Amino acid sequence: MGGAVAKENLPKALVPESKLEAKIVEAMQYRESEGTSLRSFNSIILKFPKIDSSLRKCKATFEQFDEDGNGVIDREELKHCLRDLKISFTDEEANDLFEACDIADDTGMKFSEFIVLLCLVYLLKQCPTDLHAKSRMGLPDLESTFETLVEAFVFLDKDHDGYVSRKEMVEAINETTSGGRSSGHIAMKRFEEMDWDRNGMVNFKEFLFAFTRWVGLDNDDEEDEE
Ligand SMILES: [Ca+2]
Ligand SMILES: [Ca+2]
Ligand SMILES: [Ca+2]
Repeated sequence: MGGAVAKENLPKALVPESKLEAKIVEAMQYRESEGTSLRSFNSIILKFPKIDSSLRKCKATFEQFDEDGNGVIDREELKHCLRDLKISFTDEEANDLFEACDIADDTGMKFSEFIVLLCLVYLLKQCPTDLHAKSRMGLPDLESTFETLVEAFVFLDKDHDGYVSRKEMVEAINETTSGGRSSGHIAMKRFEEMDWDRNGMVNFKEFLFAFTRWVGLDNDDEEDEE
């Protein structure tokens, strides 16, 4: 990651960049109003191996939707995928999702990006303002894993505004580790890794991308080129 130089320092943190992001924040805030059963940051860490293996099992699902087998899911394949999972998104919504998750800006989504996309879809489906709310995706294993990821975010976002701030991250870590200096330092490092656009706030999408990198989802069959 290269250190970008001239960055605007506008307080844009709470202004969602797109309609889709606004919806994700809204869905997260709704979900946060229900609370979380997680009690500590450590309990999140302890769940990592289980989440990791569950996501890896999803590789077969990815391959099933990668119809031409070129290793990425393109816009057409995504539409088929959403249709097969009975997720009734409009073409515009599907395209917004695709653009939000195809971060490498290639010809399609690789495995980790696809996982992020499915998890965002899962969250959006929880929101009662969504016309097709609470419909299931038909991927029970994955859905319980996504639920854990959502819960982890809810736990971190203490004031339930849909974003994890630097302060909330430090707070979450200090709660369980008696607040030594090194744990604070690790919290900050984790936060910097998550805050992709460096606006001082981590949204759910950034959180998910960071998570897939931590567990190394794409490392099995390709080298990370960064
Ligand atoms: Ca493909
Ligand atoms: Ca917050
Ligand atoms: Ca951010």
